[in-house]
Amino acid sequence: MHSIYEAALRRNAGEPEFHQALHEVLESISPVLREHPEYVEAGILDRIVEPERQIIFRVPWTDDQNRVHVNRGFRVQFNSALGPYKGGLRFHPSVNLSIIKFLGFEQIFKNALTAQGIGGGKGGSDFDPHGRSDAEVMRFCQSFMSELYRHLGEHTDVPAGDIGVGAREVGFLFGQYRKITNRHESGMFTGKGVGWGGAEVRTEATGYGAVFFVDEMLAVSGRAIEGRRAIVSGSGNVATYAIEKIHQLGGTAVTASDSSGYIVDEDGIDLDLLKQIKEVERGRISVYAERKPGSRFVAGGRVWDVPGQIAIPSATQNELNEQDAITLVKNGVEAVAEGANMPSTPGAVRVFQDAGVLFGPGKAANAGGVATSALEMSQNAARQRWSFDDSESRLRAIMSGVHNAAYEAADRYGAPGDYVVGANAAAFVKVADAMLAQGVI
Ligand code: NDP
Ligand code: 2IT
Repeated sequence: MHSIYEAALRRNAGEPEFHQALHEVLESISPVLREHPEYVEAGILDRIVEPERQIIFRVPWTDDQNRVHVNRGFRVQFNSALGPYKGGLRFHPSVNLSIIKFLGFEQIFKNALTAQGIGGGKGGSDFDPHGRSDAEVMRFCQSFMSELYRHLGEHTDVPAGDIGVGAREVGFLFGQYRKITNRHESGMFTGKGVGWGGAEVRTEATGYGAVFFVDEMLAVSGRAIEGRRAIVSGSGNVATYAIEKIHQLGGTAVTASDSSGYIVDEDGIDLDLLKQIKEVERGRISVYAERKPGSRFVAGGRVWDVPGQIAIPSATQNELNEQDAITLVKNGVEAVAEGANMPSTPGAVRVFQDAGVLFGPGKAANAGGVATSALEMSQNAARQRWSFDDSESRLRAIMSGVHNAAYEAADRYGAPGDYVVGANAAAFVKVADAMLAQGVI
């Protein structure tokens, strides 16, 4: 396995986020490989670390002053053993091949854990939607889809949102696909508006799912969310609905953040105000403190300095480091669930696990979003619409299944309570079995 990792480092030089994601998975599946030498003999590892297809393309567009801009577009179709490639699109200036590959690799295992028959992929662009007009965002999305459409399809590859890609962008991307292909192919994109093929609960699903995962982890030892304080980072899709579900389950989420800093509101975050600032006005998080008496804004700083029993990092990769983890432990954190993808550094994960803190890795804890995307695909294929309550019950059941799969695999492979080993092992076995059965392709 060491030689597979070394070879992957050489072949993917200069891609630190991808290396980090690879290392975590490879490290935790050694007990699985000891029991299944047939995986190694069939070259499953050599194949699983290499994307099936990587697409990189030019995205030219004009701004409102008619100046030409050129961005880079990506789609990494990582593994389709379990179903069509599935995974979001991220628009953020930091996007590069390393980030898209780490996200695509994580997505293979996350999607396997949902048991919804979806393969893994990810895409995006280094385009920054912040400060752009709706018309500029529309032109960018149209240019992006003018290339990407040929690689997509309900049975081929099905994108959705991620950082910087929300309802507005999904609308423009879906519209351009429909125009180019002359097909109203609902199932080729998820996260659509509920009035035109979107699923109830998809908007809320990642945040709600992460909180359900916390609830499951706490329940093992007879604890609950009720009465506990939660520290949440980010103020986008995942953070907003994690806060909402924490409050519905009787906890109090006291923080939110963006790239400028964080806010603390001891009364619990006022969600109407947060949604107004972030979803309607697309403003900065400091505006919350200007409008809500008693709350405060901390410019820059570390949201993890705020004490609480539950932490849900929901912004971006490597946003919670070893020192932050030490602070959280000192302040009495009991459970951490990764709403974002790989938000905790490896050092932070070690601190949590050594301290006996319940730690739900992203590929398990944030799987509710993509799982509900799969529910959207099912509804589109059957031309059905399920109610909000029905969809939320299905999400709850899926998160319980993800939790139990990870919990049981951790026991089975000699690492009780270690959800990192459990999630990686349970997911890897599913993908590896499918790859084994389907031959060397
Ligand atoms: P949004 O674009 O809705 O929100 C992102 C939030 O994170 C914003 O508050 C943003 O602040 C902050 N943020 C982004 N990048 C950085 C950065 N480099 N430094 C500091 N803050 C940052 O994205 P989502 O809520 O959809 O995604 C958040 C995380 O959850 C990502 O890791 C994503 O991969 C993951 N995820 C998302 C799912 C989904 O369904 N949307 C599903 C599963 C995981 P600012 O506006 O200042 O940049
Ligand atoms: O990281 C993720 O799981 C997502 N951004 C959601 C992917 C999806 O296809 O719904």
